[in-house]
Amino acid sequence: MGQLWLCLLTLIVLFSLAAPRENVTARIQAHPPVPTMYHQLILSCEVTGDPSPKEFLWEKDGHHDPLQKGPDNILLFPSFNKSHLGTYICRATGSLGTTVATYNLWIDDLANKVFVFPQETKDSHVLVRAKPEQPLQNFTVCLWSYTDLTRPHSLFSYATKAQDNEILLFKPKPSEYRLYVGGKFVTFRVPEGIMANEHICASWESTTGIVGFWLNGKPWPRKGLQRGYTVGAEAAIVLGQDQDTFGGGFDAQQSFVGEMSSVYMWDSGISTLEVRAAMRDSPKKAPIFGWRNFPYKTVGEVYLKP
Ligand SMILES: *[C@@H]1O[C@H](CO)[C@@H](O)[C@H](O)[C@H]1NC(C)=O
Ligand SMILES: *[C@@H]1O[C@H](CO)[C@@H](O)[C@H](O)[C@H]1NC(C)=O
Ligand SMILES: *[C@@H]1O[C@H](CO)[C@@H](O)[C@H](O)[C@H]1NC(C)=O
Ligand SMILES: [Ca+2]
Repeated sequence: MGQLWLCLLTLIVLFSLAAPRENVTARIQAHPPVPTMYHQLILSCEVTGDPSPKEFLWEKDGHHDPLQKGPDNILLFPSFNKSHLGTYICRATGSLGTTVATYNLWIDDLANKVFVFPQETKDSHVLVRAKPEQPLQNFTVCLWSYTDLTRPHSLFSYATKAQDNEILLFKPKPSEYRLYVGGKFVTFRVPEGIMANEHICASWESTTGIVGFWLNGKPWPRKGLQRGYTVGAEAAIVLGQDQDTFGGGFDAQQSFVGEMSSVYMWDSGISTLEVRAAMRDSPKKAPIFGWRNFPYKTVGEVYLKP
């Protein structure tokens, strides 16, 4: 009898060791992705890897008391208004422990506005105050830029402490764009046309390393780099300067001079249809940050203008 119990116990231990321990992750999604003033907005806390999270604790950054606590993974705003802007935190607790997700609810509605970088400096930039919640297996970055620079310049610089060129959209010369991922880059040759507002999107996926590039809504032949790499989530994200250290190490000779707008970043790939929607500032899916939900801080001489 004792031997049977021992046998059973051993089996149970072995089974629990062999059982896959999936990682529990949580993220907050907004429905609709871009809120409309005085309309309904729902934030939902989506948990993966835990079959049945039991309790959701909703908090708002800077507020002492929790907003809501219970089995409901939804935070409802019947009539969304400006007083609701801020950073929301969801703590989901289940049998596998507690997982935390945050969300920046912001609406600047910058549509029809642009950042103007009026002159070459070694410090003026826009700091994006949002970042992914988790390391990235996939990403897409899109933006409009308008410049008469012919020297190298940085458009979008995403640095981690370990790698300053973790993600970098760089234009070394008028006929070339470069996308860096984890310090390595691919080049896309583009026509050196008359000076014009240019819309670019670049995407990358880890499983294949494939990089997509779109210029003015047109897909370029795909290339690849850094298959299997993971992009760090602890990032400093800067527009208009190239970071050579985390949050700094700028070089005036690589600064952006001109106008930039409609900056979006997603933690997923993108289709050509979605690229074209982003060009018109009406993205189809929720970005990590986007032009209507764009927490930012300007540093030095950068102006937001209609
Ligand atoms: C879970 O996380 C650990 C460490 O963070 C990692 O090594 C492992 O590969 C992850 N497992 C899955 C299934 O994602
Ligand atoms: C915003 O909504 C809250 C209710 O959630 C309400 O108390 C407040 O008065 C509203 N503010 C404005 C400016 O409409
Ligand atoms: C990344 O993209 C690939 C290919 O589209 C997909 O299979 C995978 O699930 C995505 N990973 C994440 C974490 O979204
Ligand atoms: Ca750099």
